[in-house]
Amino acid sequence: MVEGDLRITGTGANAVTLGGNGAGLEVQGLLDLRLGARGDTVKLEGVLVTGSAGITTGGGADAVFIDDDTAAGSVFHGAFTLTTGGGGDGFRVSSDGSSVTTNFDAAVGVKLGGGGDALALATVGAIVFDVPAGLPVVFDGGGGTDSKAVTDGNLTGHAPTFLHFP
Ligand SMILES: [Ca+2]
Ligand SMILES: [Ca+2]
Repeated sequence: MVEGDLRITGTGANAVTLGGNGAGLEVQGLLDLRLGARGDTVKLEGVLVTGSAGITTGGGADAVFIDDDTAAGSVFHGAFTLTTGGGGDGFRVSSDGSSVTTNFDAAVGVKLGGGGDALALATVGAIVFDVPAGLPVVFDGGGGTDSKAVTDGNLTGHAPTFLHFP
């Protein structure tokens, strides 16, 4: 458990895993993760964040996974934002090895930026957008030729908005 905010800043080609190994990680505050211009990998496995969660991966071909190898799904009580910048990036939520449920309880803003990015939502597990009606849930592919794989039947709650995907 982290009693307070968790801030991580990287510059090289970083591989960051929070939680995992069946244990998960609780952050009692905000999560602020900022990476640099090279290709980074970020994995959030069974995390519970009570504050807002913000991830910026910078340039390069970055890969961000939520709940691909965990016994329990992540819970984001605060707003969730991801900005991956240029490069062909990947963002996968409950779409790999673990059939768990990821919960988003506040606004969700994902910007994949330039380059051909790949988005996958709930192709294996499930996602609950327990988001108040007035708040946005937006996945923006940005420039480039982006792709998405979304299993609608595994999504519940506030319907997401997809921008700049074919
Ligand atoms: Ca990067
Ligand atoms: Ca893009």
